[in-house]
Amino acid sequence: MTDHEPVPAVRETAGAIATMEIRGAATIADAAARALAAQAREGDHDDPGAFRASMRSAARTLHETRPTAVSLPNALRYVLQRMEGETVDALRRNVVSATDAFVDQLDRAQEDLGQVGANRLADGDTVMTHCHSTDALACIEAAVEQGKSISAVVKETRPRNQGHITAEQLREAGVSVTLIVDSAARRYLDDVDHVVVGADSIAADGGVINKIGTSGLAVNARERGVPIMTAAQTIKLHPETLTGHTVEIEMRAEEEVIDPGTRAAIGEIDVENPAFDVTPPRYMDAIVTEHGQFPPESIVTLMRELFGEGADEPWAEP
Ligand code: RI2
Repeated sequence: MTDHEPVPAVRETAGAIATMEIRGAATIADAAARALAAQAREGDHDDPGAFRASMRSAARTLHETRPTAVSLPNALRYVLQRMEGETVDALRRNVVSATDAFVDQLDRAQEDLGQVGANRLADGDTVMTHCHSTDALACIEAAVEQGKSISAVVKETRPRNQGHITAEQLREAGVSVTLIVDSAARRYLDDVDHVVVGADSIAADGGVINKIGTSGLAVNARERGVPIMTAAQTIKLHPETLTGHTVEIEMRAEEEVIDPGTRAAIGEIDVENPAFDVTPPRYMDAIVTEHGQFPPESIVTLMRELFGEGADEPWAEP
């Protein structure tokens, strides 16, 4: 291993995030923070400069995996900003305890936002879901724990069918589940009381970046008069959008959309596979966070409170 080469645990985590074996914005943040702790514990450095450089290099390896979920850089930022100390031992201790604190906060934030989201749901409600979001599930599960009877219409969410994970987890939580194809969503909106989705990033203008198809669902929900909320703990707030940056939308492999044989049989075509889209704030009723619920247009106030005017990149080479 060269001086700055990440330890195997970091490379494995980065690989698993890139292939979506580890997926979902909160889960990615959790795994990335734990990988930094592994780098601190298992990296072999005897001077503080080399330790810091190896941590930055590990963070860059993790950062390069997927571009859209801001929870990933926010996790790296949280841990690296607390990398303080004059000796390797002190640095190591501080990184490990920052990771522990971060992971604890993630769990608590999800629990707290779950309560807020659950308060929006009433006994007997039917919700519609899109993709698989642990933050969105936390709201529905908390409602069930409050003693409310909840049913769900679950969109399968092409191309990776992550709605299947949602269907299974909701069923296990005691929710009665109806699975539908994405194109059936508008037809079923008349039967639902709320749409509940997650987020990979929230922009300063209140735009919600989430799994492809969310924006169309939101427009249809508005047209049918069904309220739609996004459940997003504050690590989903994208600090760079405070200074005018936009959120990069990940483009994934065409094989997720169509198998090569079928594609060849069709003939010369292009295939595109954007993983996410942006729902404009005017189509979203509420952003539910661990600090309470916000109209999308006012989320910028919370962002400034938490991040100041922007974000640094502590993983960059000095
Ligand atoms: P939690 C997922 O992205 C979905 O878009 C989901 O809504 C979002 O992350 C948030 O998930 P992907 O990683 O953090 O499946 O709420 O592409 O679990």
